Amino acid sequence: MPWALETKRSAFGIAPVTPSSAFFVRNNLPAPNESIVANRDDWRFEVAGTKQNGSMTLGELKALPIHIVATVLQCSGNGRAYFSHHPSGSPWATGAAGCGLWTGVRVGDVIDKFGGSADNKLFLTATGAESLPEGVDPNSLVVERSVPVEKGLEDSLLVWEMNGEPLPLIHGGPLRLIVPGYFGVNNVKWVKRIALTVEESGASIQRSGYRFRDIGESGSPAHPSMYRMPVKSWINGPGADDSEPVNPGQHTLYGVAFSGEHGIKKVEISADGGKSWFEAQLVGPDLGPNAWRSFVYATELKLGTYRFVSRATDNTGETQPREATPNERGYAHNGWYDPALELKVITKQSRESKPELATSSATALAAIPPAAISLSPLAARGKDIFIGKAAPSCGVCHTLADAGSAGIIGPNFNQLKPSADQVFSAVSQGVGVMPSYSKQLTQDEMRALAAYLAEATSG
Ligand SMILES: Nc1nc2c(c(=O)[nH]1)N[C@H]1C(S)=C(S)[C@@H](COP(=O)(O)O)O[C@H]1N2
Ligand SMILES: [Mo]
Repeated sequence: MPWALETKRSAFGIAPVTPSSAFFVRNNLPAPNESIVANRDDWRFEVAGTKQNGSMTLGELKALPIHIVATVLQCSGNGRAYFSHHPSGSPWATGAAGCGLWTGVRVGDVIDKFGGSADNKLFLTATGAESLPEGVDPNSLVVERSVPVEKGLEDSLLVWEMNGEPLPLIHGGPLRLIVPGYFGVNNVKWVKRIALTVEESGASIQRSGYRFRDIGESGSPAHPSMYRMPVKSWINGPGADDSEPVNPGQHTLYGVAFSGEHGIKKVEISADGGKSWFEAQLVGPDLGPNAWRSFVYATELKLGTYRFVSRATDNTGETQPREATPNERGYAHNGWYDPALELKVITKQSRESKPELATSSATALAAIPPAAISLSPLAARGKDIFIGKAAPSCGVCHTLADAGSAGIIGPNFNQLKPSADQVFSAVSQGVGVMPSYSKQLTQDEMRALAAYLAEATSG
């Protein structure tokens, strides 16, 4: 699987900028090679949909007027873990978000340099530079996103610096798009092309992915795309992840609140599930309508168990709902009830008599090495098909340790541990972006493949 690294609650500081070292990472595909940041200023990207199409380098880009914007990047699925219908995707809680300072130039200024927009362009479309495996429809994988052209030209930036440092490779260096106030996916990393387009990108990450829809519905252009981030907040400490002792006495709760394009007016805190609310204090510099705002609330804590929640209201008067709206992929969670800070206030003595609590750090999804296995004759035939006969071969997309494959597009079989029935139905009918293999494999071959996957992952 490509990377999905979540920031621990206790790793968020109080100041409104998230350090790059603690910033979450979300890659839909394997990141491009380190070599693309060797000579950053030589990075060349294409510009299309203008009166004079062409290309320019990052070095040339730096001669245009420079702007710095503070914005929250938040994955659409941040908070997915709180939905009770278990949507598919990374089960993020609060850590798929961070607030950064981004240095770059306005996309609008770049477009002007190429003579301005050609006629009737409705979208700004940006393309990521990841290389795609052969034999798979590029539109099913490419990270290419479109945003409405006004948003793209007015306040979107092409950036090369994050928090005062050259943009790290994992965050899209040497060059990424920042669409302030919009969900993470619109902020295309490793930009190799920007284009003004009449239509939205045909990539599935645009057409069907990242669409807000009812549970059970598949995504389509008829559903709203994940654009502006609604008002949201949560408390980060003290004591999150059991990171610090919480003794009885005076404490200051702290957290973050934001609302795409709107900025924050107030944050309230409740310790009784929302029956009574107390206003928190906004602290630190206001970095603008797309940044998050830190808040603090001083309180006296006695021995006991607490469940603190926060509720933000933005400058347009929009307030967080108690519950988020359930939707198929678990996007846009902004309910105030779920992401509570749960605190046990205990004395030093009682703490020492307790077993250590495990804390989960950033979740890196990696292949699990298999136990040595011996295969039945049917499964052994299936292994040959897995490696050789199917086209594209299964290992292009899937990770399976027994077959020595490290594909990253499809499910990792070492983790999924599919049953023979599941494999048979997926291979014969197709599933998601995977086509049906029933035209190239016989029923018997598909049964062998199914037996192989079940045996190779059952250990
Ligand atoms: N080229 C490219 N851009 C991308 C992605 C990607 O996989 N490839 N992931 C998107 C998603 S889903 C998110 S949430 C953000 C994550 O940005 P970060 O990894 O810098 O935190 O980048 C977006 N831009
Ligand atoms: Mo995301």
